[in-house]
Amino acid sequence: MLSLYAAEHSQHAPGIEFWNGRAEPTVEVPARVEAILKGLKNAGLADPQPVTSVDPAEIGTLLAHIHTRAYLDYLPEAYERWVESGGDVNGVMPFISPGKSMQGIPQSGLARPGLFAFDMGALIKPGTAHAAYNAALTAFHAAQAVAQGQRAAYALCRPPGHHAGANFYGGYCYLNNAALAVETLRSTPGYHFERLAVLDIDVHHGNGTQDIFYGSREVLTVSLHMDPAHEYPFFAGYREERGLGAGEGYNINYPLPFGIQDANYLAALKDALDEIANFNPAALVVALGVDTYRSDPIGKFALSLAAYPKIGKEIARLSRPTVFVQEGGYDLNCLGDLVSGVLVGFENNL
Ligand code: OKP
Ligand code: ZN
Repeated sequence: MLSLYAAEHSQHAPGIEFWNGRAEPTVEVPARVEAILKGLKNAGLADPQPVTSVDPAEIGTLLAHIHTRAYLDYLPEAYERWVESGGDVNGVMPFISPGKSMQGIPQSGLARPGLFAFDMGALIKPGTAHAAYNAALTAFHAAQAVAQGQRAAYALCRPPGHHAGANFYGGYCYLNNAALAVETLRSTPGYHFERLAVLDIDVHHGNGTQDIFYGSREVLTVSLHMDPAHEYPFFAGYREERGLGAGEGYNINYPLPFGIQDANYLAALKDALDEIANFNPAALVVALGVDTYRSDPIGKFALSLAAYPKIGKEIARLSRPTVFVQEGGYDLNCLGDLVSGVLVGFENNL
C-alpha cells in the first residue's frame, strides 16, 4: 500500500501539555513517527515515501473549504504575535478565552489564542504551523492517489487532526488531515466522489471532523470512542449528536465503555460499518487512531494486538477506495505493530 509521511513533522515537538491544571510531558512526540515507520517496514508494507516541504498555497484552497479564513490566518502567525506581545517563548497557550456573551475580537497576540484554542493541549511553537501543513499535505497526497485510482493509501500524519474543527484547535491537532482527505477526494476534477464517509476509530471522539461536516448530508461521519461523559473531549461525542439541518442523521457517535475488549469493540465496529454500507459512500477515509490498545498510556480501552488485523479486515469488507489517515496512538513499543496490523489486515482481505 502506498504510504506517505512528512519528514518535517519533527519541527513540531511541543514537549508539554496542560492537563488537570498541571503541565505534563506530552505523549504526542516525534518518536511516534519513527515507531510507525519501523512497524510498516517490519510488516513488509511498501516503503513509506516522504512528501516534500509544503508551499501553503498548494493545499490552501482546499483547507479553506474546511477551516475558516480567520483560523487559517491565525495559525501561521500565532507564535510570532504571541511573543511580540510578551507571551512566553516556550509556546502559545491560551490563558484567557471569551465567556459565552463576550463577542469582541482582540488584536493582542496574547488574547487571540483564546478565540481558537478549545483546550490547553496544543502548544504552538515556531515549527508547529509548518509541521501541521506538512501533515495536511501528506493526507492530501494520499487522497489524491486514491482519487486517481489506487485502491488505498496511508498517510502517516503528525501532528494528528481529528480534534481540529472549522475554527478551533486542541488535543494535539491543528489542521484536520482527515477532513482534508475528504475535500481532496471531492474536489478531484472529473471524479465523482459525491458521498463520502469518515470512520474515526481513534479512542477519542473526533469532535473536529464532526464539527466540519455536521451540516452535510454528503459526508457521513462516524466515530467510536470513550464515553465523553467521563473522558476527553468531554463536551462532544454523545450519541444524541446526529447532525444539523440537511446533515441530520449523517453523524453517528458510538460512546463506548472504559475497558472494552476485542469482541464487544468489533461488534460496535461492525454496526458502524453497516451504517456506512447503507449510506453507500464512493470512498472511505479512516481516521486511524490506535490509542484503543490496552497498554496505551492515555486510552482506556483494552484491545489486544490481535484486534488490529481484524479491524483492517472489517474495513476491507466495505470494498471502497480507502484513505487511512494517522491520528493518535502513544504506546511507542507497540505503535508500529498496531498500525501495520490494521493495514496488513486490510490488504490481506481485499
Ligand atoms: C488526541 B488524539 C493525559 C492527556 C490527555 C488529551 C488527549 C488528546 C488526544 N495526560 N490529553 O485523539 O489521540
Ligand atoms: Zn486519541
